[in-house]
Amino acid sequence: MIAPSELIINPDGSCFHLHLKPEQLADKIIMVGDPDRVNTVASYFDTKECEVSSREFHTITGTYKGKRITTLSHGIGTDNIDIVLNELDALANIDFASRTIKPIFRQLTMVRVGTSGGLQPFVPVGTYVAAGKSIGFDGVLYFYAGSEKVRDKAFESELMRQLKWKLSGIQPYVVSADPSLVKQITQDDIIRGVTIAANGFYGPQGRKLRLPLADPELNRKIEAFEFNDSRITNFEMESSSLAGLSALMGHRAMTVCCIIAGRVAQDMNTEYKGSMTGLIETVLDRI
Ligand code: R1P
Repeated sequence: MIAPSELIINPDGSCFHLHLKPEQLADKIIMVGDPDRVNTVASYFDTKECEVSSREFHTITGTYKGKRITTLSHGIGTDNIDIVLNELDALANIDFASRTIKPIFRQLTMVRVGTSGGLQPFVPVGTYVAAGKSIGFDGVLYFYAGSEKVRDKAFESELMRQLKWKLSGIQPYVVSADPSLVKQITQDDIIRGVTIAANGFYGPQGRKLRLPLADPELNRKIEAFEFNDSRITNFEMESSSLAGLSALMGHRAMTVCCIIAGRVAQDMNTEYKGSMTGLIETVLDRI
């Protein structure tokens, strides 16, 4: 039995942060950072079954062309993904009445649709990029046993070498998204890239405002990095823990982003809603 302090269930029978009840969760999940983007995804639904809001977690479950889909916001950061993934997995695979793990595993399919900064000339503003691989600057995955089984050690060593890594206490890890899901969503018109999930928006992505950076050359080295014919394509803030935790749990997950800032060309599209809508439509059709 999982103790009440470990799996916190609200008096109404919902999980602690998401405030969702097990019956409100679909097998197909579209995840977004911004709570308001949930309304955009759900605006395509043919039917709406439920809507729940709690903190930055906004969820709507409904149907799209006969498919039952849950769309939910996870807020910003890999630490939020730890909360969201564990609560979604608990909703699917733990019996809330007996607080025991269900005997039959229920697999979830999760696609995060996000915004991102491009790091290569071949991913300009407006491009869609899937994170085939994610480089985690965060440490979430290290807290779980077996993380080494889902990490790409060869890629990690090459990364440390080429980036001449000098930030003590941070050990980037490399994980893959679910390959069959990446194929299903990207088909032949979305780039499969290598995405860095940064553990912050400013310094960790090489943005200098008032504070100087510990390694001002890091972004230049990231842009120049090349391994097995792949380059690092973009920065966002959640794909690593999403891919890593899902792989450990046995779920299918991936991230696909709309590039809204060109970090090399130093351009920015603050009017990105149109291209985000296009990506949402594609994911709804392909999930
Ligand atoms: C930062 O502005 C946020 O935008 C990106 C980053 O991953 C981070 O969450 O994605 P979303 O637009 O999905 O939130």
